[in-house]
Amino acid sequence: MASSPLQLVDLERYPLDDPESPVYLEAVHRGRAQMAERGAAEISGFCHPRAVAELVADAEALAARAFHSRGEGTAYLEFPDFSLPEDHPRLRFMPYAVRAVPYDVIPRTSPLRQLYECEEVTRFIEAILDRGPIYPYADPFGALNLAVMGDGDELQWHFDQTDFVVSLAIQAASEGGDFDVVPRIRTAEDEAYDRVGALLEGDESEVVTLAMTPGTLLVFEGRNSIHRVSPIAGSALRHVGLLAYDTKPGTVGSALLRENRYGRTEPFATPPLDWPPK
Ligand SMILES: O=C(O)CCC(=O)C(=O)O
Ligand SMILES: [Fe+2]
Repeated sequence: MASSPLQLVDLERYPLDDPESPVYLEAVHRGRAQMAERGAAEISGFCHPRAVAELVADAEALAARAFHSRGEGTAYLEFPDFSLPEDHPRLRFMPYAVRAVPYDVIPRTSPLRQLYECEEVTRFIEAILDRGPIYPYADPFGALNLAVMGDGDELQWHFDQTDFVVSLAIQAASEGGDFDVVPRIRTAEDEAYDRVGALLEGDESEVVTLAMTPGTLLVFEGRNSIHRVSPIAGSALRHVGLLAYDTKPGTVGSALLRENRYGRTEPFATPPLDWPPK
């Protein structure tokens, strides 16, 4: 294993150890320009191929710790108002099936965890977002997730309830598992129900597919950009690290969210060495 998590990063392209260097500043500038243009910055080749191999081995070992949740949800991820007209986008339920390994069961030796806890990585993401200080999310489950998706899994069209999500692509599925987005379809002032409704009825004319090439770090504004993970088929698991940050320190998620997504509400004090835990 790498002795410093920075050894997982391609430091020639992204010199996180030298934040004053022209190469670093140029990478930040490119990321900011992409955020401004379409609400997503693709930091390709953030982890070099040897690091990706390490992350894959780690993810394959961690996959057994995932909690599988499935059901039907709306794009708005909340309990709907059933007094709305029945064809309203807020009442449109879609199936999902996802598996998530929460932060509290990811060992401290995991390279994914080490990257998440690396100060230089946080500072780089903060510089790209350019909206003041960010903090690792304080939720013991949601701070870092390994999303593991396999045959039959999918994540329905939705808006995130947080401002931004940072994902690290680790392994692609055999088939499907694309990250589809309609960038900035809504704003805080305009829900754009006509366009959202058309999309949910199958009009994909505005959809952009972002390549989830292993090693790519994606900084994404999900609150106003509707997105989904397309249905997966085949034997290869899709592995993505989801790194959560907040603009306020100390924020945590609700017990209901924990129960639905992780099947537990009480975190482990330290990540279990064995699985199932002894
Ligand atoms: O797995 C992904 O690529 C994205 C997941 C996502 O959109 C979410 O967890 O809100
Ligand atoms: Fe999302």
